[in-house]
Amino acid sequence: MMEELQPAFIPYVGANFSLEESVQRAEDFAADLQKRRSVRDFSTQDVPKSIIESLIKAAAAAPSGANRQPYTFCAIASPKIKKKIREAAEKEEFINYNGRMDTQWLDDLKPLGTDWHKPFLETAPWLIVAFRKGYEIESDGKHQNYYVQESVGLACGFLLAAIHQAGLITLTHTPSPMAFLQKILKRPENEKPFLLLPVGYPAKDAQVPNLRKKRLEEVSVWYL
Ligand code: IYR
Repeated sequence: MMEELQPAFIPYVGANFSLEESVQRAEDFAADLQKRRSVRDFSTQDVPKSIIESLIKAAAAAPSGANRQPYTFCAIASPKIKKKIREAAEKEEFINYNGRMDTQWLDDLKPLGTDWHKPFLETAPWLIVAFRKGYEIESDGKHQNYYVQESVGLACGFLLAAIHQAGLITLTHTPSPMAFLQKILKRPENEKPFLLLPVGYPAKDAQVPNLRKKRLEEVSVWYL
């Protein structure tokens, strides 16, 4: 069959909200995102695969360098693989909390109440591991990617927002070093682990640290 010719440019169809609607939606969205928290106490309640698929679709809608989408999201529900990941992560975190992190770092973490135990890596029904692809392996050799950290970071930001707005919880877990993820998940050499997100529902008695976010004035400067 002849391949249909795709136009190089197509019309952009915007949302066309009224000014009032835009004001309200911007405010509502900020208020909703302000409710997002990194939660470490997960319920074992299952999350259907179709939801995880939608979350990853949302992540992959983010902009990326030359639109090359330099990432792979691994979605893990297998208890066996989750157990392997927990064991490997806790091994590294034990070393982190017992000498690899300096005292200032440990002090900065105190309000979060974290330690080397990572039960959520088994309790959460899903783990999503984002891998960054420094380059693509193609039939005729390597093909470079651009702004890889930024691109994967943006996609993960979309993913966090999608998880929150679906009524689910996550936390941005970065066991360090995390090369074990590449091995356990059998990823190719051009993929390096970027971020690990357990996804699920909060436990009934879930608690979060009483943190505050900076005020608008503390995070912005205006040039009018
Ligand atoms: N990776 C460790 C330590 C840790 C580091 C930072 I920076 C945090 O914001 C939270 C934890 C851990 O996961 O416990």
